[in-house]
Amino acid sequence: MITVEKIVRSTCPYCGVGCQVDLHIALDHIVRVSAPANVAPNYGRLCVKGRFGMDFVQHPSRLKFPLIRKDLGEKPRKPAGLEGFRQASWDEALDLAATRLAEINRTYGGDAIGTFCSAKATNEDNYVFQKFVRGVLGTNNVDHCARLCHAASVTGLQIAIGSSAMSNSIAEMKNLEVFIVTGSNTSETHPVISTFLREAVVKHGAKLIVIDPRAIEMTQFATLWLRQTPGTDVAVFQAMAQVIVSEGLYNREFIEARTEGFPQYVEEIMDSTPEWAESISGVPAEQIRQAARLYARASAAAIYWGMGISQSVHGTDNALSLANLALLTGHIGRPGTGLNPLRGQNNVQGCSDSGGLPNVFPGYQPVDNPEIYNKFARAWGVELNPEPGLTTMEMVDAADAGLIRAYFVMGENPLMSEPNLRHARHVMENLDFVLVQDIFFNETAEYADVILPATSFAEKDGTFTNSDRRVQLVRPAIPAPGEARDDWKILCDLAQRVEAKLGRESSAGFTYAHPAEIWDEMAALTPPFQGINYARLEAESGVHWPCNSADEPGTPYLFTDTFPRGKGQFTPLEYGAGAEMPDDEYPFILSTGRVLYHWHGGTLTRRSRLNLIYPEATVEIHPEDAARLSIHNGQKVKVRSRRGRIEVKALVTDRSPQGMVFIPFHFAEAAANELTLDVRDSRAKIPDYKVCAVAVEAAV
Ligand SMILES: Nc1nc2c(c(=O)[nH]1)N[C@H]1C(S)=C(S)[C@@H](COP(=O)(O)OP(=O)(O)OC[C@H]3O[C@@H](n4cnc5c(=O)[nH]c(N)nc54)[C@H](O)[C@@H]3O)O[C@H]1N2
Ligand SMILES: Nc1nc2c(c(=O)[nH]1)N[C@H]1C(S)=C(S)[C@@H](COP(=O)(O)OP(=O)(O)OC[C@H]3O[C@@H](n4cnc5c(=O)[nH]c(N)nc54)[C@H](O)[C@@H]3O)O[C@H]1N2
Ligand code: SF4
Ligand SMILES: [Mo]
Repeated sequence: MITVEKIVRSTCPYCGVGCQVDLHIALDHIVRVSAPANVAPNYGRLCVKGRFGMDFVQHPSRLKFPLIRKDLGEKPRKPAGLEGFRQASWDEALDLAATRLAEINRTYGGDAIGTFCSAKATNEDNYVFQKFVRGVLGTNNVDHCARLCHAASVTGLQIAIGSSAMSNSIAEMKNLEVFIVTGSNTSETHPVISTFLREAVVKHGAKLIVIDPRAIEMTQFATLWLRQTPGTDVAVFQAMAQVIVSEGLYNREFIEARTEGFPQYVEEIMDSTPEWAESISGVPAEQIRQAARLYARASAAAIYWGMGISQSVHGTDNALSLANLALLTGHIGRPGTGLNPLRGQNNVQGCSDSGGLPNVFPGYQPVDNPEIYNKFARAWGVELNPEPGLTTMEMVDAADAGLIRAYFVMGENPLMSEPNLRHARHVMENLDFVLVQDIFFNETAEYADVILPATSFAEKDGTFTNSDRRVQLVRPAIPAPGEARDDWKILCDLAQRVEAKLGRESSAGFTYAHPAEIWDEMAALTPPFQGINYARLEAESGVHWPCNSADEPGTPYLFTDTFPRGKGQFTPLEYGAGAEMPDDEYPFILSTGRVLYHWHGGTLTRRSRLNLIYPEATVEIHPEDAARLSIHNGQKVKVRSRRGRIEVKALVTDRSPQGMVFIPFHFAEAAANELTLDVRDSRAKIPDYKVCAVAVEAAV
């Protein structure tokens, strides 16, 4: 019998639901995970990853010491396994990193450095990261996986209403009346949220409309399932809007009081009939009418969406087409309504909030606004760069063109998560310096010069902000492995060393004793966080921002009276086809995404017992397509695109429609991103991970 020595309350490190967990600790190990019954947002519920997937933190392959590449300086750099690195002291590794970053900064300027912060790390880690990048390296080239994720939702929502966060809270979900789930495989990717959504249907009679090409589990709870051809969302949502307008189902009062651009929008939308949309999307016109009526006639209706909407060359238009529907019907600003992009990573909301983006300081304050610039320059006691920096994919382009010479990657794995990996690797090969800070030796670390070992969520203090803007604590539960250090501490040390190498006086801005001090500094500069501090987070177990003062409760739903941009903006849209459509040579549409048991590049879950449940890569293929190609369930198949090829096991199932195959991107030995396309949405710069053309054949 193991005796549990202590139970530590923390926040799940996987997805944006932000479940509260109790870590049961014995002999410095997490031996069991449970959930407190009466605490938001999960009220005792956890999914399989929260309950059984935390074992990665004690995996023997955790990074324990700083590492330095043995063939330092050789170009083009080659990928190296662990044997290509030697153990180093913190002093040597940090000194080398600081020397190289300072040299590159002096020779080419700060903008020659590209940096990636982490939606897995805490708000405090990311605040210090961007402060170091902007204040010491002198560049705004800082971005993170949000760019590959909800970038298009953010861009669309900024245009339509001026804010991009989820507008309503998780707590409202179980009382929904009508709701749309589109491009979100909720039960596998936000499992605990999906239990509340299903409860709304099963216990309270809510009506669910699923709009998704795949037969995901949520379709089993749906009143209506619209199964569109991938990439045709704008047509479907435009036609829903057309029905709402032509049948007079729109909310006149709301439109008059709270929106602009309606007359022009109406003029342009009238040709987008359900029959037109059917010819493009394959969704029967009658189903589009039914969905429009159900959504518009409800007294409250909400929209939830995920990557099927955002990760598209038309991602911004997709998000705008959803915003148009909410503005038409006034289904926003009240309980049970709203525009709700479900945030993916545990702290992707927080990483963006904390300034991990190239154009804004913490709290979305523009770097090129003189007043804001002065506020931060004064507070940090440094000169800043007033030019917005580059986004993730623009940094790849700049590195390809030789304009970016160094990468600093903290807690991301671009060599699994970026599209068109062959190209992404090629870009890495030619950099002058690569610094990686992670908890594991991942695929990106193979290209590093210096690797710094960080502590995981279970070994440090800090905060994560979940999908409904709830700031919650993580707490140290077990000791750090080896010499691993907290991200923010590593960053403070590195920042001071780079300042010294650049011959600057220390700005004294990197001397925090505890993450609570970092939070307080950020909150003082960021009005919507000003009412939040660690004592309150302890006492209230999480607070929703915006929360402008200590006596405010926090805001569970937004936009009651007004939108951040003033009035909501209608946007007329045009349907456009995918960037690479199937042809004779590459006859299938490839869609990529997730399965319940794995996480992104697999760095965490493949080191967990979850890997025993789902140990290898699969390709979902429709039974008729499989029969035509003489492929049987479980057989190895080759999947090829114009970018690369992989071998995976066939999963013959009608979950994916005919003509489409689905591959999860979790498996390094069969990485889906060898196949994907790096063409992007022109405004949001997000790549299309949901539509490219591939060929499939049985492997011999
Ligand atoms: N188990 C697990 N959970 C996760 C993650 C993980 O890696 N593993 N990652 C987290 C992260 S960062 C994120 S961003 C979220 C993502 O969460 P989701 O967005 O739910 O994840 P995806 O698997 O990308 O699924 C997208 C959905 O879009 C559908 N789809 C495909 N093409 C189209 C289309 O053209 N239009 C529409 N409307 N739908 C389409 C797919 O069938 C699928 O149901 O998950 C988070 N949760
Ligand atoms: N084909 C395809 N590609 C996709 C997508 C898709 O749907 N299809 N989805 C995209 C989306 S939505 C996303 S969000 C991205 C995700 O892309 P990434 O963010 O690159 O993926 P992760 O695997 O989550 O990488 C997280 C890294 O952080 C490390 N880590 C964990 N905790 C800590 C910590 O506390 N500190 C530090 N320093 N490191 C830590 C992990 O070990 C891991 O190496 O992938 C994108 N790529
Ligand atoms: S739903 Fe998300 S936050 Fe909750 S236990 Fe599962 S992975 Fe963790
Ligand atoms: Mo994501």
